[in-house]
Amino acid sequence: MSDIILHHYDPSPFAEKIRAIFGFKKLAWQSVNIPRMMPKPDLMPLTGGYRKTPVMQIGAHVYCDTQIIIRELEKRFPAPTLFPGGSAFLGWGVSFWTDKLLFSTAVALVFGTFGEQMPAEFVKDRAEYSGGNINIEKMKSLLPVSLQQFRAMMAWAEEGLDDGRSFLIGEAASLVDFDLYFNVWFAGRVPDVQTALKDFPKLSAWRERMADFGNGDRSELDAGEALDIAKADDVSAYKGKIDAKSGRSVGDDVTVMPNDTGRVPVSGSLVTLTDREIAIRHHDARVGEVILHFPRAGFLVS
Ligand SMILES: N[C@@H](CCC(=O)N[C@@H](CS)C(=O)NCC(=O)O)C(=O)O
Repeated sequence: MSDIILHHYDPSPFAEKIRAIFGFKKLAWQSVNIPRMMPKPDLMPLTGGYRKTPVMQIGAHVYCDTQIIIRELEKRFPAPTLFPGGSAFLGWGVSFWTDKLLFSTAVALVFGTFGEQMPAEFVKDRAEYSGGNINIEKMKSLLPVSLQQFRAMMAWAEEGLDDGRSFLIGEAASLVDFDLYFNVWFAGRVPDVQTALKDFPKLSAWRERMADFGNGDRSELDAGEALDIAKADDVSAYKGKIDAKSGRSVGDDVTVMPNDTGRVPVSGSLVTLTDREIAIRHHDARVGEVILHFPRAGFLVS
């Protein structure tokens, strides 16, 4: 049985980024299905309040945000690498475009197209989550603009694939491909996007190649069992790393939260603070002690 547990829901695009990487790395994993919106009573004991999707759990180690999930997967399962030809800078950097600007264009397309059919409580949840930035009427009226912007960015990818290469930076898939893929996967549910993609044959063939990686070897796990697994793992001896220049020390009481959406502060005592990672030790009555890992870029410590 694999130690990797992914807390996610099937339609989640950021979860698809990770599921596709599981497929690429041919990993077995256990799936815990979580609600699409708050409350998430079986997730909160593990994350201390972090509410985004997906979250990866390995024992009592909990990885919040795809950036730190990917870093951990690459560390544990280096082959095949997500960074062929030393492309780490490109992969991480491109993800800040795909996960923010491109993703918000995809959200505008999906919500502008299907928003009126979405349950009111879901739209309300997402409005709170994004700091009030969900206006279905506006997204509907701006659909032609959003589609045009999405097309313009897809044209970059088509241009990048023009020389017949299989993946965006060469013959091997890299993080850059997974960065782009989950957005095409997400926006691809919009009929106007499906039509638009017909104008991008190289991108469409690339999309098929990406889909062929699959999602790895998935098995289902009950949420309560995942909490029991965390509880059974003793992380009391876990040691992290604090950069001397950070001015912080092991054991400092801190809160950590994303700097964009879902800005819920999570509290704990500091374990790791480097340019790549923040980790805190958090205590919860249901699971005991857990180590929460976050990426440094995009997160605030106070
Ligand atoms: N920066 C985060 C973004 C994750 C994200 O925005 N996920 C969406 C779902 S795909 C989300 O959390 N929505 C609210 C929710 O699921 O409660 C990451 O890379 O993991």
